Amino acid sequence: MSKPRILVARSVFPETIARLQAHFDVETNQDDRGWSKAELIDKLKDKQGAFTTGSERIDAEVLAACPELKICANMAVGYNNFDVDAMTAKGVLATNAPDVLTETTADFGFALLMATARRITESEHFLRAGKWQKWSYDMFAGAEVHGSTLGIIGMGRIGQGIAKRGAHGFGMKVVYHNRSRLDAALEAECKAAYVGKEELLKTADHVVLVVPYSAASHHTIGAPELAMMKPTATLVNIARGGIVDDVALAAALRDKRIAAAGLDVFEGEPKVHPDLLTVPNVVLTPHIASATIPTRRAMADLAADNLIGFLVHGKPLTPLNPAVLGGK
Ligand code: 8YV
Repeated sequence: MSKPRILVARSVFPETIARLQAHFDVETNQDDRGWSKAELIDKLKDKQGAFTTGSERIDAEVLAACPELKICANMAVGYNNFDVDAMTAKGVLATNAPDVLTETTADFGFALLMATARRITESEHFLRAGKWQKWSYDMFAGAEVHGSTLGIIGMGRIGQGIAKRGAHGFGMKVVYHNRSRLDAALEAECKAAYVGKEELLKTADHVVLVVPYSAASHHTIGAPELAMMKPTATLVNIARGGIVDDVALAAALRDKRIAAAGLDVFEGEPKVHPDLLTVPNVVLTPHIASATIPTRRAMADLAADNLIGFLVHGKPLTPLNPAVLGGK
């Protein structure tokens, strides 16, 4: 019996490829060449499975051109690169990679908060440029982290991880806003209080965004929201590009309407809005919140397990549209 054919759309661990090759005929992209949509379709049109990252858009056009496709397994917890409704309509299973990156990503969110509040990269650039001639009492004075108010928008697993770090490690007062309120036990564990979005923006010293991207969360933070924040506040986005209006943020940073921002994700990444590259009070990182080798390995393993679980055993681990199970 011939093996199912799958496409691994980006370069991944050779061990992951080897595992997949035990079950599937695998076409890889180990050169990690960026594919156009037409190239993606060309490579996917005769495949039953796809191993994707957040960079490959699986929409109605791709699905229509790939009639044999049964599953797309994302090596990411976020899945806004999938049109899940279109996939469900076509009977194509979507899976993501939750849980395995929660603590690593929460670590990074906190690192970005610290770097932003305490002006780590800005002061390093100053030092590297040979500008450090003398000590002065207010040189790169930043915002207090311990004991301050942390506002978290999006209180899923990663948001909760950041809340715990802030409350238990840094004695921060934690407020959060989410589509639905956490149950009392979880709130107590995170030492977090539920507030409205406006109250959060007005009272937090540090605002961290961990909300999934959708049409409803597009520009959760734009000019009106930035205007509500304290002029001393910092904003951290580890969620997705498009949650923040980058143009409005660059203007707010330039005009010092907020103190600083830390961004790991951008609208239209890997392109970064040029205005963000010129303002000094922003820490910029290239979408690396989950980037440790053990975590990236666990994410790759989970995506591979979903492909093997579904195409070989009929049981995926983390389906996003379980309604299609049994249909194919
Ligand atoms: C991924 C992420 O590395 O999991 C997510 O949703 O944003 C990152 O951890 C990235 O999306 C590549 O798949």
